Amino acid sequence: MTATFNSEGKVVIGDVVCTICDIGCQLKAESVDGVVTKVRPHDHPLLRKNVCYKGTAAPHIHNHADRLRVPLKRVGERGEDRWEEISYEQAMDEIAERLQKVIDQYGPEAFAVSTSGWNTQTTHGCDRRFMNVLGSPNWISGVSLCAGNTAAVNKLTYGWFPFPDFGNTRCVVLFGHNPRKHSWTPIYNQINAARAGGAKVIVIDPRVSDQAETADLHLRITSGTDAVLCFGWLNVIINEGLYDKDFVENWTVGFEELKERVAEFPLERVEEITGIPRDLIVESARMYATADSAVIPWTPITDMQLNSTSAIRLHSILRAVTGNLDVLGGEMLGGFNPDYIPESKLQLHELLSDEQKAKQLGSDLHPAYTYRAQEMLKEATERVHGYGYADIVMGCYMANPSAVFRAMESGDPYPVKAFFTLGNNTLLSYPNQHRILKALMNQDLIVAHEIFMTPTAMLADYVLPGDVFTERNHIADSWSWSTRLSLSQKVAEPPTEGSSTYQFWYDLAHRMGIGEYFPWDTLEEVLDYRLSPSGMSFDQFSKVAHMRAQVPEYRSYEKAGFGTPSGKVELYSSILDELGFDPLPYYREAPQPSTDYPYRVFTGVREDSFFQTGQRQIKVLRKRTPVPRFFIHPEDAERDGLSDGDWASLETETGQVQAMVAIQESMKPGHLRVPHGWWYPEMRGEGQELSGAFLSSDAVLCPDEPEDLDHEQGIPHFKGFPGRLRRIDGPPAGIDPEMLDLL
Ligand SMILES: Nc1nc2c(c(=O)[nH]1)N[C@H]1C(S)=C(S)[C@@H](COP(=O)(O)OP(=O)(O)OC[C@H]3O[C@@H](n4cnc5c(=O)[nH]c(N)nc54)[C@H](O)[C@@H]3O)O[C@H]1N2
Ligand SMILES: Nc1nc2c(c(=O)[nH]1)N[C@H]1C(S)=C(S)[C@@H](COP(=O)(O)OP(=O)(O)OC[C@H]3O[C@@H](n4cnc5c(=O)[nH]c(N)nc54)[C@H](O)[C@@H]3O)O[C@H]1N2
Ligand code: SF4
Ligand SMILES: [Mo]
Repeated sequence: MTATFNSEGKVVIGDVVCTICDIGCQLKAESVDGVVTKVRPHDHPLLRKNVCYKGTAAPHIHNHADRLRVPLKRVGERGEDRWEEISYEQAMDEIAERLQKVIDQYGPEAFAVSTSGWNTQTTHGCDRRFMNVLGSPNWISGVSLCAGNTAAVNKLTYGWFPFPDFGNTRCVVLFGHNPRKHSWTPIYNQINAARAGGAKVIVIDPRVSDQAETADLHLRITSGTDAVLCFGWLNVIINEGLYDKDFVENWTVGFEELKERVAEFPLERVEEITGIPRDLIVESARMYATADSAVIPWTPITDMQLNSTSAIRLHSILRAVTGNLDVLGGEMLGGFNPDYIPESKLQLHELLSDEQKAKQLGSDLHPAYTYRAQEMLKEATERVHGYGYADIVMGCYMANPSAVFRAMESGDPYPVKAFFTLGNNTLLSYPNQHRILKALMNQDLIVAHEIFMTPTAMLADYVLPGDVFTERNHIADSWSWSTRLSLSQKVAEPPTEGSSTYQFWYDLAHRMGIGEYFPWDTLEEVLDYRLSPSGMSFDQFSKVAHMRAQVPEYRSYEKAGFGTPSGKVELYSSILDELGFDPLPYYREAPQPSTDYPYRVFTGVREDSFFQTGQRQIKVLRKRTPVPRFFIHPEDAERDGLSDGDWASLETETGQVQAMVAIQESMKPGHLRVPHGWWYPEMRGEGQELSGAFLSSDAVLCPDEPEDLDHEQGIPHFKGFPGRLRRIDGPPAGIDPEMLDLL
C-alpha cells in the first residue's frame, strides 16, 4: 500500500478485492484523506482487464448520500419504514437481550440467519461459528441457488467441487452461463483467452446469448431440460466408446447402472424434450468428448431448476467419464489451501450436537446440501482432505430456505422467531416472496446488516450499517473453491457507528456469554490467525504478495482416492441411495405451458448495471438500465399484440409482476426472460409499500411447496415455468421520472 500527499491531502493507494459481485476482481483503490475517490483496474498484467463499470462505480456506491451510517431502531409498525437513530452499543445490547429471550422461550433452533457472505466478505465463517456454539442449524443463503448447492451436489459424486483449468483447456461448454465484459469479467476474459488459444466453445442456451454469438456450436435448448441433453450426450459418448475406459474402470462405480439409465434416453426422446436437432446433439457430444481436454464450468442454470440435482450430477458424471478430472486443461480438485485456515474449520461444525443437526429445517424432505447428507461424507473428506467438514462456496451444511420460511410463517415443525439477514435482500432473493413476507411479519426479532435501506431491511427491528470493501482489510480465498488468496487493503474509513460482519458476531458473542469462542479482537487478528500455517502475518503478506495460489497437483486422487464413501467417483451415488433417493440421475417433467399460460418463463437477466437486487439507487448505473424489461421473440409479441416499449403484466399461478416489453430476435420463440431483483429505492415515504418490492420482482412468480421443488435439494423451478403476458397502460406509479425520460 502506498501513501503520498498531494495538494489536496493524504492519498492512499491499495490493492482491493471488489465485492460488488461474487467473482471478486482484484483492483486498485485510491482515497484522499480517508474517503475513497477512485477504483480502477489493477496494474498487474494478469489482472489489468478485470474490471467492469460496477467496479469503477464503487466510489459512487461507497460515498452515496443514502448509505446507512447510523444504527436504526424501528418505531412504527413492522415494514412501515419509521425509525429512530440509536448508538451501535445500544443496538447491540438490545439485540443480544432480545435474541436471548427468543432462545430461552423457543430453543436455539428458533434463530435463523440468511447471508451470502461474499459481499460482506469479512464474516470469516463466524456466522456459522456463532450459530453452532449457540445450537442453531438454521443458516440459509443465496448460495442455495448459486454455486453453493452445486458444490454440495458435486461432493456426492467425487468429494470436492472442481474449478476449471481455463488456461490450458481445449474445449469450454457453457450450459447457459453467459459471462460478459460487465458480468463476471474475469471468467469472460478467461473464456476469451481459451478461445484465442484454440479452445472450442459450445453454448447451450435457448437464446442467442453473447457467448452463443461467438460459439463454435450453439444448441438452442428448451428452458429447463438441461439434464435430458446430458443424457443425450452420454448416449453418444457411451455408444460410440468415446469415454475414458481406464478411468471408468479404475476410478468409478456404477457405470453399468448408468449405462442402463442412459439407454432410457434415445436421441429421438432427447430431441423431442430439448428441442435440439439430433445431429447437433451428436456433433456437440463428439466435440466435447474427443477434445484433448474440456471443461464444463459451473453454471447457475442447473442450480435453479426442477431437475437440479440430476443435472448437476450429470455434469459431474460427464467430467469423470471423459477423463477430465484433475488433468491439465480439465477440472481441478484443488482441496483446502494449506496456507490459510479455511472457513470450514472456523465454523466449528463439530460443536453443533447431533440432536440440533437433526432439527435442520428441510433436511427431512430435501437433505442433499444439509448436514444429513453432507455428514455422510465426513470420514471420506477427512481421509482425502485432512478435515471432515468441507464447506465449499459456503453451500454444504445449509438449511432449506423454503422450509425455513414455512417454519417462520406457521411454526411448523417448530417456531422460528428471530431472523438475522446480513448482506442479503432476503425478501427478493428466494422463491415465493409472498410467503417470505408472511414469514418476516411473524418474527419477534429481525436484524438487518446492510449498506442501504432495502425492502428486507425495512421489515427489521434493527438495521445496522455495514462497512464496504474499501474500508476493511481482508484476504479473499474463494471459499475453498480454488486455492487463490487475494489481498484487500483498507484505504478509507468505515462509518464510526458501523461494523464489519465479523465485528458484529464478535460483539454479539461477547454480550451473550460465548466470547471465549471469539478470541480475535480485530479483523487483522483473525487474518493473522488464518494465515498462521503460512508462517506469515497479515502485515507480512501485504508486503510480499497481492495474490497467491497453490501449484496445481494433477491426479491428486491417486494418493488417497476420491472423497466419497467408496473412494471412487460415484456415478451411482451410495449416499442418495442410502437416503432413499434414486441413486442415478433421472428426469422429472416440470409443469408445461398451456393455452392459459403460453410462455416458458425463465428468470435471471443479470443486468450489466447491477449485482442481483442491488445498486438501483446508484444513478450512474441505473441510467444504463432505468427500468426492468421482459424479453420476448417477435412472433410472441405479435400474437399477444405487444410492441417494443409497451408495459406489460406477467402472470403465473403464483403471482404477477410488471415491466417494459423488449422484443428481440435473439429470444427463442415461446420463451420469456424476466429479470431478477427489481425494486425501486425511489419509492419511499407516505403510501409506499416496501419500495415497490412486489411490483417487478421475479421472486413473486415461483411456487415452493415441496412438490414444486427438486426432490433431493428442494430447489425451485426458475427455468421454464408457465406464464402469460398482458399489456398494461404504463409503468408503475412512483418510478423516478428521470428514469422514464431516458427510455
Ligand atoms: N452484471 C452482472 N453480472 C453478474 C451478476 C449480476 O447480477 N450482474 N450476477 C453474477 C451471478 S451471482 C451469477 S449466478 C451469474 C449469472 O449469470 P449467467 O450465468 O450468465 O446466468 P443468467 O444471466 O441467469 O442466464 C444465462 C443464460 O442462460 C440462458 N438460459 C435460461 N434458461 C436456460 C436453461 O434452462 N438452460 C440453459 N442451458 N440456458 C438457459 C439464458 O438465455 C441466458 O442467456 O452472473 C454473475 N454476473
Ligand atoms: N428469486 C430469485 N432469487 C435468487 C436469484 C434469482 O435469480 N431469483 N438468484 C440467486 C443468485 S444467482 C444469487 S448469487 C443470490 C444472491 O444473493 P445475495 O448475494 O444475498 O444478493 P442480494 O439478495 O442482492 O443482497 C445483497 C445485499 O447486500 C448488500 N451489501 C452489499 N455490500 C455489502 C457489504 O459490504 N456489507 C453489507 N452488510 N451489505 C452489503 C446490498 O446492499 C444488497 O442489499 O440470490 C439468489 N436468489
Ligand atoms: S466483475 Fe465488476 S462488480 Fe464483479 S467483482 Fe469484478 S469489478 Fe466488481
Ligand atoms: Mo449467483
